[in-house]
Amino acid sequence: MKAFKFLFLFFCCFYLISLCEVEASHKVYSEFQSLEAAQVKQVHRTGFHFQPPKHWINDPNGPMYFNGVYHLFYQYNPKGAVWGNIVWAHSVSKDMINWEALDPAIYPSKPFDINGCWSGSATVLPGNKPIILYTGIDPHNYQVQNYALPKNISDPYLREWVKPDNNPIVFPDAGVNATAFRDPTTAWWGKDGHWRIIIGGRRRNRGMAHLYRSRDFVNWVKAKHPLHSQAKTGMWECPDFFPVSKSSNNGLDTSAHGVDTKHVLKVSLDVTRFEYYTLGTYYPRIDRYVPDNTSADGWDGLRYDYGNFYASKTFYDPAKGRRILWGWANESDSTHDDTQKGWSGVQAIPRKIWLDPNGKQLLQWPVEEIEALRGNKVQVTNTKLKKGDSLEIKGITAAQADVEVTFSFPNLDKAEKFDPSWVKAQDLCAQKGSKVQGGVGPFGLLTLASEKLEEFTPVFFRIFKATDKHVVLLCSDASRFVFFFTKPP
Ligand code: DQQ
Repeated sequence: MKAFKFLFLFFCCFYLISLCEVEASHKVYSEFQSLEAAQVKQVHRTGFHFQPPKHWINDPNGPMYFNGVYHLFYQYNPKGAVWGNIVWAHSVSKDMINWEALDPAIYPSKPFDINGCWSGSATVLPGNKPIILYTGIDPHNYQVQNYALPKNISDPYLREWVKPDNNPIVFPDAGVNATAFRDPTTAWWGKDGHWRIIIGGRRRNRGMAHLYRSRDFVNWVKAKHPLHSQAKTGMWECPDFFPVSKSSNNGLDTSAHGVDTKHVLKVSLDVTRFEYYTLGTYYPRIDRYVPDNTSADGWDGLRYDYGNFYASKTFYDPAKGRRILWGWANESDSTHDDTQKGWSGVQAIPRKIWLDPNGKQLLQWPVEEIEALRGNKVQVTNTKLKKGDSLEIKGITAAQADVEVTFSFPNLDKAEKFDPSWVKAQDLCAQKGSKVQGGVGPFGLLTLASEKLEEFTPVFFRIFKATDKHVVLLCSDASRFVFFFTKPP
């Protein structure tokens, strides 16, 4: 990829092929475990996204805001560009855009985490005291839950973390699959004086959010029933449970609950490597969560993101009164390519997340801080495009552009009828790919386009007419090879 063109595309000619890999869990490549990156080629690295200088990363862990500083911990292999040797790497920032990398905060050193320090969350306890809960892999490869505390609370960056000797504080009991019991959430507090957490799990093929309660954050008792579970969804990794406001786009503290709140339960499905969420009602007295009947609860559920996005986690940012979503962009590069390039994985741009006024889905937008990265502004206005036309935007590198674009049409009379049985946007994108001419569309952008258009990633739209409104379908095509591209503009 030497020179990049950035093209506005009115009609594009190729098949939509999804290359999203489906795998059951992190694969272990023993031969690549300790292969130090010889060199990291900068040209293939991202400009805006969070990534360490080299090596493998996966899930965001324990994001929090504490005393004016945003903390991001994440799963990291300090020895190579494939999954393994997992520690909690740690970075800090004042704006979630410019990060300073610190030494790993939590790494295997005790029997209760000697085989790995896996995902978890942070909670800021009353009195402004942060505490981390994470999954440790013990000598039997059982998954246990541990806590860690800042060594020096007056260190503005909370560089060092202590793992007290009374760990682990939650064990898989007899009824729990000890190798499917991980990723504790941020805790929420109930008026009965108990903290609550959920831990992801599976009973046979039923995905499960195990519920635990504690008065002191150290002694945890398992509830008789899970907070929620769903048949045929397999292992629930990285659950996230939080309230959203029904009446505003402000975020809420994880313990908030009242007549103006709904709740969100998000789970990451190990079987599909996709996530889904439901909106619903949390009943604190019985400690149960019931999804709304407008929220599909299973593989067909709502997703934050239809690309490579997994193991996400939100946190409440008290500085700006918003809830922020972090997620790992689990790339589709091969292991060979990852070891060659010396790194793998990025964290997606953090997004503010809130409830759609229709109450049936969440809305999201990149954090406003991202706008500080805007430099060279290139503006093109009032350009008319006919079917088949495209327009190259000169003066930017499309590898790193923040685009605001408005498409307008004289009328939408030709919009095709929207069929209400179309519920899965991703299926419709595959069915009505960028090659299929519609009434209004496809139209959109060719991003990351190489000079001769051997490579590009289209982001395209089409408009349908429903009974009382128009519906816009947004698709992208992450396939890296161009098939049936017949007519370069
Ligand atoms: N990754 C972690 C697990 C989690 C999985 C291990 C999700 O704790 O379930 O690196 O990607």
